[in-house]
Amino acid sequence: MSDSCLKGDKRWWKEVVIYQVYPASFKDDNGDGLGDINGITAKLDYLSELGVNVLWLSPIFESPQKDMGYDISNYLEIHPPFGTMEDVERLIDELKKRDMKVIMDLVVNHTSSEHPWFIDSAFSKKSDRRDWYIWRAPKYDKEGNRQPPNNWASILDDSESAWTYHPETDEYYLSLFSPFQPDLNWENPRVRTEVHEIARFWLEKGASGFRMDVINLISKDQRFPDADVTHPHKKYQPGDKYYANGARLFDYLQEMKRVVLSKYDILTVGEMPFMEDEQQRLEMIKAEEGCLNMIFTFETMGLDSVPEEGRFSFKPWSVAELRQVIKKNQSMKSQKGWASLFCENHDQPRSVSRWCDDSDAYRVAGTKLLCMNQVTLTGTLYIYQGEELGMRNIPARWGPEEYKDIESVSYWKYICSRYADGSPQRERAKDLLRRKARDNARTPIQWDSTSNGGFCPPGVKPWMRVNDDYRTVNAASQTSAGKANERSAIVPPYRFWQRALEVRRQCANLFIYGDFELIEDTHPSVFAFQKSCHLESDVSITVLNCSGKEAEFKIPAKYQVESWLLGSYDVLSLEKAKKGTILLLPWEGLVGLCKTRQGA
Ligand code: TEU
Repeated sequence: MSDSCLKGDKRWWKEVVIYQVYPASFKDDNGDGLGDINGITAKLDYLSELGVNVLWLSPIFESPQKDMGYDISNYLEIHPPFGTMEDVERLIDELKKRDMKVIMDLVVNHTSSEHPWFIDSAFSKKSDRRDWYIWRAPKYDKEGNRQPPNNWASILDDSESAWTYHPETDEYYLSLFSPFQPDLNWENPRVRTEVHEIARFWLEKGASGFRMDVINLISKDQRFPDADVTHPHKKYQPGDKYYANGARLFDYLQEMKRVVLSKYDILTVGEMPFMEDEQQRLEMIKAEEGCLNMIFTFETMGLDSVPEEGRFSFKPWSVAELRQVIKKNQSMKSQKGWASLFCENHDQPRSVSRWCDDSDAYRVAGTKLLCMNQVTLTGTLYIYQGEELGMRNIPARWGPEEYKDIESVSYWKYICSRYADGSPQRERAKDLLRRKARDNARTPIQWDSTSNGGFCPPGVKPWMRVNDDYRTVNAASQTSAGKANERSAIVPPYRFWQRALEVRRQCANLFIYGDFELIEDTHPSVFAFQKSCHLESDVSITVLNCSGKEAEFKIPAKYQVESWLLGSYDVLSLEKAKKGTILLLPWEGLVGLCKTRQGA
């Protein structure tokens, strides 16, 4: 019998529910059309009632906002339109009163090109901070044209180089994301010491940990070799083989752990795209000897993309693939690792639009289905703002001019430079923006049905357009629906999430810590799994019909369902059977507690 949900494994950072706040779009308190710190403080009761214990704040630091704060020009000051340091201190105090914590976004693979370090570095080849960033001489091709030092493509605009030419000193600097985000040179110990100081500053201020932005990119292959040509139709190629998961990553993170992180009882989660190898993942997070508590990986997010075509691509996904990806993620715990669970963040489209059906008929059922998946899996749970309301993607009728993200803007510019208005390529690109743009998750939160969805005062223009559906999809209408119980027929998403988080807490041994096992041989559109724990006599089953068509689920004979805890529709009035075959409605999910029959 597995002993992996023993008491000794318990940690606060495994049990908390983390809510990601994207400050620009959460709540505008001072009426300038942009979300702010005081707006967050004003909504703490809403979050604590939902069942959230920790906030993850996307960057709130001084920044030119070329990439929405993921380009920082001062790590120790607050971006003035978001508020002041006093506002942050007050937020931390108010969180404490509610027994809540906050984690900060540590964006230290790169800074803003307006950071004084970079300004100094760029000033002259001889500047004291020259080697705080990554500078290389140009290359010249056969025709004598100046070219970047290698063929790596920029991550946020794959039609451009990852290197930016700096005419004043006739060198290129590495800027993996955009020219406004020069990569720091972690080989330089002075850079690392500065990063340690930044971390210490925020921990002393009262932060309870960090989400570390693209932290697996900090150790680059110092030969800076050309990447293999995997995108033959493109000038520049994905270079992640050489800039992600590098040779010194483990050492750099261990050093940070030794010098700063280990001195505090904190939560650390590293964002690690391009890390697929299970052993490498475990090396990062293994209890005691690892570097961080957990990491974000992106396999689920890749299920509906064509790898060779990059982010703006689409392919239908299958439940069969989903099963395998989730199984892999869940296996980490048995190997002394720990999973993080998310299906939305500020870089991803809205989940109900992406994985289910966001039409009026099925939006609520789909939102609940995704919630049931998340809350019954083992790991630390992350909710992205608006996910609890079942917010949707940007409406199809909005034009590309409504998309504000640097990545979407560059993509659309590239498309327009190549294809004529009205061409099929442009229409396809519009469709891909609708499906995949990061903007989808960045529209302002819809608090109520007043104009601007209550995000900012009526008459004020929000920094980004509010989704047209705010009159029907908003927090006020969902919270006023009364506290959920499993008997009410129409439970709105917020109330459903609230109840689901309660269920997760109550059955923590199963849901937070339990052992995951796929239920095999189901209908092709049904994803079903069992959770068990040797400390519990019951097991749970989660059954999800990931399709808009009815599907049958035959309850395996070994289970004797005692009660259905959660369901997309009204579980009790439907009197879902407790044995035999049940008919699942479109996008219906169910979570049940069962006895297992010996020998069955
Ligand atoms: O994202 C890093 C990252 O690799 C992706 O999630 C990326 O946004 C996506 O692949 C682009 O299609 C982090 C931040 O979450 C993101 O907002 C920043 O733009 C990026 O780092 C740079 O800091």
